[in-house]
Amino acid sequence: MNLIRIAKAWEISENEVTSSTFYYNRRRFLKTLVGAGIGASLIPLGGCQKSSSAMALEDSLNRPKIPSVNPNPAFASVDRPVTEQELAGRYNNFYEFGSGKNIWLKAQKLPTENWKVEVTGLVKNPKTYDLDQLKKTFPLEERIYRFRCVEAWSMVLPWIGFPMRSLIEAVEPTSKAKFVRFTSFYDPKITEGPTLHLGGLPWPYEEGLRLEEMANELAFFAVGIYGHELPKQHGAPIRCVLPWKYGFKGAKSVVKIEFLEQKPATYWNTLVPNEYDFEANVNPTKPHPRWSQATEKFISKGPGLSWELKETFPYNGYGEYVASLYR
Ligand SMILES: Nc1nc2c(c(=O)[nH]1)N[C@H]1C(S)=C(S)[C@@H](COP(=O)(O)O)O[C@H]1N2
Ligand SMILES: [Mo]
Repeated sequence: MNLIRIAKAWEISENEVTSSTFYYNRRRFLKTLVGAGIGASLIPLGGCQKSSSAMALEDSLNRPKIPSVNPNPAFASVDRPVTEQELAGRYNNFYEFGSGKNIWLKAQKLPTENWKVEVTGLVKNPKTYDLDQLKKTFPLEERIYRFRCVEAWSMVLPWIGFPMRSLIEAVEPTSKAKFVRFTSFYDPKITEGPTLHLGGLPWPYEEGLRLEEMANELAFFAVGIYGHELPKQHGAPIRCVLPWKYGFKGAKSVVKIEFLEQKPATYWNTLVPNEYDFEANVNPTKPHPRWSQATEKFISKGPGLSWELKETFPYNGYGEYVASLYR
């Protein structure tokens, strides 16, 4: 059995994508793991484990089908093909389960039964929804969206869900509400990413928007992808999708939605303020301090993870919907 994890060329090394402080901490974290003799748990793929891994991956993606969902004709296709399901399902960011890209197996620990989403704060109708209520209250549709990570890789993903605007209409924010905060599931006993060992990370993962951004036609809650309920690695059972912004704005596994008067603090912005701003709109002319954002590595076809270099568009190609929000 091959226990050495060989870095694949397509894996963007973590020091390229996170700040040097964070990288330093991560190295300390890895040392702790190796010291504790549990380094082997970092190696889900490779050697003779491969076929069972491939089966486990298939299992993780094979969530119940979501029946009779209408494609929204305004978002039925984009200028490039939809990324293969298996590629999208094994190349993820979900730091609660680790700081690498292949956290799909570890994310299977996420407990999604009896999930509740609390909608609270400056609203006339605060309400705690369970998943069935959400799916019954808000008609589901399919939308094919471009997806652009701040690390400069991209995909095209077929989400199933409902517009955030529908939730706004149901809970009726008061005139004081100016912002919204999304909070992800967090339990240090279950989420084994750089949590206990690193300390000081601003868990839980939180993200936010201005209320007008949330009310935009594009802002979407996803409960499914590729015709199925969301796999855990994609942020089951409900996550945010904001296609004109960098991927980190889309909090996964949302448990709380709060309407606020003040701009909320957010995870990456708190951790590295000069690299990840609150707005985080996709902008090819504004480089990240450590790399260009002018192009992207578009991941679409297997086998193996390879990419095509593509031009990055302002607002990720969604300017006609959102540019007016930023004038
Ligand atoms: N709770 C939580 N949400 C998160 C993240 C995370 O680490 N934790 N990563 C973000 C980042 S950086 C990206 S690119 C996307 C990745 O979504 P995907 O793995 O479904 O493609 O999720 C975003 N949402
Ligand atoms: Mo990202």
